Amino acid sequence: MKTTNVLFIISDDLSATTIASYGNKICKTPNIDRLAQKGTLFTRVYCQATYCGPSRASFMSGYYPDATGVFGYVSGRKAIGDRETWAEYFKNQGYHTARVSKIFHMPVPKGIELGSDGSDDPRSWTEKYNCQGPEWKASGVGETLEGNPDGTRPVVGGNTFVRVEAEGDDLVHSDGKAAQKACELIHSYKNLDKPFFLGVGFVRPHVPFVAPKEYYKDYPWQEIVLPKKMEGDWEDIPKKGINYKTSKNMKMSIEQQKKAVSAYYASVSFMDAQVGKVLQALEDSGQADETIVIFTSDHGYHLGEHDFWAKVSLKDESIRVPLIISVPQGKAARSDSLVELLDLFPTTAKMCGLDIPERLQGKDISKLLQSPQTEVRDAIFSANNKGWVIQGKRWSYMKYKGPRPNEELFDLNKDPNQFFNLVSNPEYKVALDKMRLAFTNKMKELKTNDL
Ligand SMILES: [Ca+2]
Repeated sequence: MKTTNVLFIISDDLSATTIASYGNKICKTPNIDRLAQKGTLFTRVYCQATYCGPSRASFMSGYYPDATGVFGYVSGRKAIGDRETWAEYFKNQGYHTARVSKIFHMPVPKGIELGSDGSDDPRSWTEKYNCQGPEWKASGVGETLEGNPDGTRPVVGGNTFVRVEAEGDDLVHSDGKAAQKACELIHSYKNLDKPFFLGVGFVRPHVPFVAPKEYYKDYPWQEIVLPKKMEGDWEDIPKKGINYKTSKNMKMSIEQQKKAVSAYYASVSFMDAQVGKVLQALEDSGQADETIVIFTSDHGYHLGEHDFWAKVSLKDESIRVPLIISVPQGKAARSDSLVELLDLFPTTAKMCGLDIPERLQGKDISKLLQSPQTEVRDAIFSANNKGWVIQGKRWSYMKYKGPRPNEELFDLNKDPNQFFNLVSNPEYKVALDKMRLAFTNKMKELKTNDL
C-alpha cells in the first residue's frame, strides 16, 4: 500500500534573508512563497556546518559534524559505517528513493560542468541523476566581481564571484535540467507501487551567479542597497571570526558589491522558477495530497554584512537557513522555534509512520506543524572548521580554536546585526558564563553518541 511521499527540495548557498516570505522586499520568490502559503514557514532554522560538504553529510547522516568528524567535502559514509543515511533509511523501509543533482556534496561549478556524482552516497538511492551545465562558460554577458579592481579580469571558473546574464532559456543550465528531470520522475511515480522519497538539489544561487538574462531584469545593480556597515566593526571580532571572503580581500568596489547582490537575486529568482515547475508537476500528477514537501538550503550566505561575503562564518546570516514544510491540505503557519537541519530525518520518519532510529541526534519537530507556538530546544548548534556557535533566542556565543581572544557573545535582542561583541564587558559576565557552560555541555553530549 502506498503511504506518504517525501519531496525534498534543497537550494545551494541560499540565505533566508533573500526570500520574499522571509521579509525581503526586492528579491522575487513567488514559488517558494506559494509553498509557504500552504505550509509552515520556520523562521529560526540552522545548519550544523556552514559550508556544503559537512552540512549535507550532517543532515543526511543524522549526526553533528563533531560526532562524525566530517568537516570536509565527503559524504560521511566512512564515518557512519553501515548505518543508514536519511534517504537510505526510507529506501530500506520500502520507499523508492531518487536523487536529482546535488544532495550530498558536489563541487560547484566543477562537478556541474562535468556532470559528475561528487561525494554522493550511492547506497542511498534507487536511482540518481546528475545535471550537467555550462556554469561560468555559459554564453552571455559576464563579469568577474572579485580580485578585479581594474575590471580587466575575464570571467573565470572555480569558487569565484562572477555574474553571467546568460543567453537562452532555463534548460541551458543545470537547475533547468534538474527541474525537468524531477518533473518527469514525479509524473512517472504515479504508477509506482510504493511511496517515493525524491531529493531535488538546485545549485543556484551558489557562485557562479549564472542565470538566463530575463531573471536579471528586476535587479538593476544601481538600485541595490547594501547592508548597514559600522565603522570599526572588525575590531572586536577574533581573527578566526573574520570570514574567508571579505570586501577587502576580494578587492570589491561598491559597484562590484552591488553587482554581486543583484546577480545573487537573479540566481535566486531563477532557482525559484525551477522550484515552481517541480511543485506544479506534483499538483498536475495528482500526488500533492499524498506528499510532504520540504524546501530548504544547506547553509546561509553573507551579502555584505560586516563586509563578509559567501558562507563559512558563524554569524547569523551564514548559519541560518530557510525551511518550509508543507503537508497535504496544509495551511500557512509560522514557527519561531529553534530548529536544526538535523531534525529533518527524524521528523520525516515520524510523519511517514516510520520508527525514528534512536541514534539520530536531531529532534522530531512534527508537532510544530500542529502547534507552531511550541518550542523544541533552548539553543541551536553549528560549526565550521575554525570554531563553533551555540545560539539561543537571545544569546549567540562563538568559540574559535586557538589562543584568546577567541570568543564572541551577542545579545540578539539589542543587537540583531551582531555588531557588539560583549565578551569583554563585565556587565554580561552572567550571560557569558551561561553560554560557555552550554557550549561545554553540548560538546560533551554530541560526542558521547554511539558511533
Ligand atoms: Ca552550499
